[in-house]
Amino acid sequence: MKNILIVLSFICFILGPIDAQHSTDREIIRIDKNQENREELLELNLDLLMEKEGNIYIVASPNDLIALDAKNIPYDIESHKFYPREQGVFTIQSGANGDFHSYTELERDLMALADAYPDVAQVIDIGDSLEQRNIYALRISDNVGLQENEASVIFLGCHHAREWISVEVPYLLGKYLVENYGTDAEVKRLVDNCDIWIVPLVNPDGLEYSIHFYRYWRKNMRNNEDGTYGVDLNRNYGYKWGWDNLGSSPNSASEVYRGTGPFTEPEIQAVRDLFGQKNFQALVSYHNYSQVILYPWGFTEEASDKEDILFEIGDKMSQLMKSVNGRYYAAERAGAGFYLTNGDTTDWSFGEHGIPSYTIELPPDSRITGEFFNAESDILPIFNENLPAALYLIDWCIQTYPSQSHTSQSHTRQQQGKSLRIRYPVT
Ligand code: 0X9
Ligand code: ZN
Repeated sequence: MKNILIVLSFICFILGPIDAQHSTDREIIRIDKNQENREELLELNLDLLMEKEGNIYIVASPNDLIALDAKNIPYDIESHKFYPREQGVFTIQSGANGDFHSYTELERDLMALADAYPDVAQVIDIGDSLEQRNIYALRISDNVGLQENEASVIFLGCHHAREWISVEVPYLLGKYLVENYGTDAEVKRLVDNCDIWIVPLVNPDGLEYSIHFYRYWRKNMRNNEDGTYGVDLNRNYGYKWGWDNLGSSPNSASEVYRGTGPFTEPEIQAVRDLFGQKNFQALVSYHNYSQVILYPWGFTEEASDKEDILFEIGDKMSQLMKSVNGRYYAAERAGAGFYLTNGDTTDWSFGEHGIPSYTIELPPDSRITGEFFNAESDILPIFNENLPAALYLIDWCIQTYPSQSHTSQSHTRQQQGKSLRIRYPVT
């Protein structure tokens, strides 16, 4: 009996985060997006999945439904539409996450790329997650081990655990660049003239939890010591952190919980510290879903004084993306749409470091998938349409790389920063 109790309490301990926060009682609901219900919805602190064609989609708990009913806000339950057609989420090909990368699969594939193309690719461990997983950067450049006087750009993926496609697009970008370096003159020009950093998985602990326990998990795995788990990594950056309670939440149970202070989360410290060593000229952070290109500000509806150039670059990326599969990603100012965010990546990289910064919300698109989650067969089409935009941004960095005086500042910062830990490829 005692043994059974020990086993049961162990299971409860393991399942703690699941029982504490969610189970199968969540529904995906659709709400008509209009200006009248905007304030009320923001106050309810709902778990927003995406905005699409005048609707917003939410992962709603029973309490959320009660709150919506109390405010007389109409909604439709659409859970049945949001699972892959034939297979369940957990039975797609080749394991729990199919062709999408798990943490160990990504680690293996990044190492293999660096192993196969050691002249242009290096895997660098930029820091550890809360659960001691490595946060990897794939660094791509000619003379990749050297600090050269050249432009630099960063692509990030998967701040939010459930956004699996946001790992694949930056990973495939890195793969494309190194595999085509030897044969494609344009790729060679970009790689020769730019120091390209790709961090496909900012939130490895959350991703693993999403794969193995709860597909909708969004935050990291911080134990908030009050029965709740997780900080929203896209609310933990230091620029205007906690500016208001609309763009993030002080409530630890919220899906947009900002943490107890700016940069409390090690995953975000890793990104911050990398910026302490590099002078990036531009940033993209991949998310999903919504199929849109967002630029600062997110914390306010107001435009920044760089609105024109931010829109110009975003719109150019939008046109390039549309030319591939015909899908339109509108370029918009983040805070001018339906909702505000504070402490997000792009407000920080733009506000603190002054560089053009984009959140690219990847699809789904009902014309391809017919449901909410992307199918494995959507990975390549989504990557393909994002590729020319990423190449354009790398070229933009090269074209606008500043003069020598900026470079010497870069070298000073490089020497002051803590050393990066280089993981040599496995042989
Ligand atoms: O809310 C976020 O952190 C992002 N969207 S997501 O659905 N992937 O979670 C980015 C939001 C961008 N900023 C604003 N809309 N203000
Ligand atoms: Zn996201």
